[in-house]
Amino acid sequence: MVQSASFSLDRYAQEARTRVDQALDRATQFDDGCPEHLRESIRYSLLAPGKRLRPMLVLSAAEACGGPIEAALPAACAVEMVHCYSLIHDDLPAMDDDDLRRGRPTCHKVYGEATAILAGDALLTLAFEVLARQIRPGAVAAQCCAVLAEAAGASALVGGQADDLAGEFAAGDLDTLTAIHRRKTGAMLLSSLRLGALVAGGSEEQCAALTVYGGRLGLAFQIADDLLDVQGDAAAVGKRVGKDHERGKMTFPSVLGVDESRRQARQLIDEACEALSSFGPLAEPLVALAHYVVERDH
Ligand code: GRG
Repeated sequence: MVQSASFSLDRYAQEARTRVDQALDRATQFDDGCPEHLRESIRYSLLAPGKRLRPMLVLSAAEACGGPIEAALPAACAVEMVHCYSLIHDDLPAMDDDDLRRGRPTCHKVYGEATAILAGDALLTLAFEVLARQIRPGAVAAQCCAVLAEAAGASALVGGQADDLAGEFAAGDLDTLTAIHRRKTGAMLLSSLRLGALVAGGSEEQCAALTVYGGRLGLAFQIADDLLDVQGDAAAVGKRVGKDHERGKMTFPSVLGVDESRRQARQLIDEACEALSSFGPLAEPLVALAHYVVERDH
């Protein structure tokens, strides 16, 4: 896949972030009935400086399929809402018990555990309201709801998290590790691409290519995340590092070593980008995002 010298991921990401953040801001005004403490907690976590990788995947998949960014914005917001709910709940004492997220104290540290649980609940629900109300036609909205529900549900995000928690201290093999991350991390990344293709009316061939890209990207993302836990700088990463090692958790670097993990991540990204060859220049943002995923420092 050839990248044009004129494409700038920084500029693309900046513009996408601005549009997504404005839409997230609008979607969380809650004029009626939402207690102020809950509203603040939701906005504190959702509008915090995350990378917005999943929304960018929605927008760039839609663009790759020839659709306008505007029509993809509700889906971009919905995936970020589900992602943010999962982070809030993952940080709770009953799960990963973290104090720092996106460079700030975690939601439950600031607003208390009960409010953090409710903020996550509200974000998960809001994601589906946004899809149902804002995606047109209604049949596409229904498909989007099904795709996101599957990725967020018991056989994907929630199931992967459950297995991860259950096996945290148990030794396992690479297949087990990969199967956990395919559900816990990969499914939401893949659903972002599928949503982008759906709202843009992408063809079956385009969806199939994006599925190959998303599968490779998801695994590479998780390997990079594990590497950041070993080698990253907490200030840049915005959360505690070294945690996996402290807890004796099985990770890609603990099984494969750092160098081999990095090599495999880069190979996965090459394969991901090859799958996009039929899109031509329209896939430039997806190609650039894939490289960013493994080279990032946070
Ligand atoms: C609570 C159902 C439930 C699931 C939690 C998100 C998650 C599952 C766990 C978080 C722990 C973790 C390190 C997961 C794997 C990678 C991941 C999802 C990292 C966070 O995503 P980023 O790096 O975060 O895109 P930002 O903050 O940039 O959006």
